[in-house]
Amino acid sequence: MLKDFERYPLTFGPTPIEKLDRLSTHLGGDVEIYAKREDCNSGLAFGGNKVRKLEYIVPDAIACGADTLVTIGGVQSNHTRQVAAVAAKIGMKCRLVQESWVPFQDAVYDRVGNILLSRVMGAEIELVDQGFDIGIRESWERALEDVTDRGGKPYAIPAGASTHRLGGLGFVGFAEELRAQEKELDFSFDYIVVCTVTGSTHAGMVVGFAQDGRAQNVIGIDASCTPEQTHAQVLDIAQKTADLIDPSIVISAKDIVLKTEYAYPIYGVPSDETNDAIRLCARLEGMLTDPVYEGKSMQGMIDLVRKGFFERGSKVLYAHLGGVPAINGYSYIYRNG
Ligand code: 5PA
Repeated sequence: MLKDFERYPLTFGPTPIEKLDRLSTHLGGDVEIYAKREDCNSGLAFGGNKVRKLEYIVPDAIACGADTLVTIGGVQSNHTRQVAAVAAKIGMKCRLVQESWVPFQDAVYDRVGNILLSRVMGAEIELVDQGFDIGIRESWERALEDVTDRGGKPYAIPAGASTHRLGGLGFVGFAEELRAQEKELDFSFDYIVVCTVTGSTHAGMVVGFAQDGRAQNVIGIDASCTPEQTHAQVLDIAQKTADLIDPSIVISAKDIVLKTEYAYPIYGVPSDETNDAIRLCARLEGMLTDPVYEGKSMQGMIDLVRKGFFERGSKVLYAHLGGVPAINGYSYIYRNG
């Protein structure tokens, strides 16, 4: 599906699939849980889901003659950290706008984790006092102008690389990669669980899995806490990505399955149940998830297993999209484990 699109390799290759035996057994053993480890996909500053997306965006940035990647996220954004790493790797500058998306107070929130890594990698960071919004932001547009005013050539990457024209391609590639791995494994997955916020991870998967009739088996777990906007954005990205690849692929609203009951209390703040899920998975599997994204999708998956949402005997694949560095910004919550 992606042969017409140039890809700049930034990942190690197909990501490993690991069976989560102890978690499956703990949850009653009726469902087999596996994880596909996008969190281990690259040596670029701990990797994660944005690296896969950026592989299809970097060729365009290079072709445009850009010298600075400009993007946006919250203070503990994983996306901005991955863009900073990719900029370093390809020899470009990086300008990051980091907004106060998360109403969370930890003494070192803006000093540790992702933002620390981005600073060490040489990104120029501007902290902006604006709340959460997955849409196009004025602060980001101003940063793009500022780079131009200073004689640079900016390349615009929106939040999560999601509304970028090529932003959905990486996770179409995820579906293709999984199909090849399923042949080797000699079975296929019944469900794929994914955390959804800016939308192109989920959207790319929907387009990729529409090829084998599994679009609605991609179970998005909303972590934005603005689920209507997120659902609409996933649908829009999926439709645009399908048009770009193969206009015969038709995606409609019912193909976007988004579970909205796990994002509380708000974007970026973990509930007690999210923290329980983070600890459970860490203690049974040694697999770490973060309080903003993956902890919420882990909580969602565990709850759906407990509720019997997945039929007995189902094979469920948890897409682990990375994000663990942010846990450092939440040190007080985990001070006793
Ligand atoms: C993010 C996003 P999408 O934004 O593609 O829906 O992916 C959600 C997601 N898991 C899931 C992790 C670890 C993520 O980092 N992160 C954003 C960021 O700024 O880091 C784009 C919001």
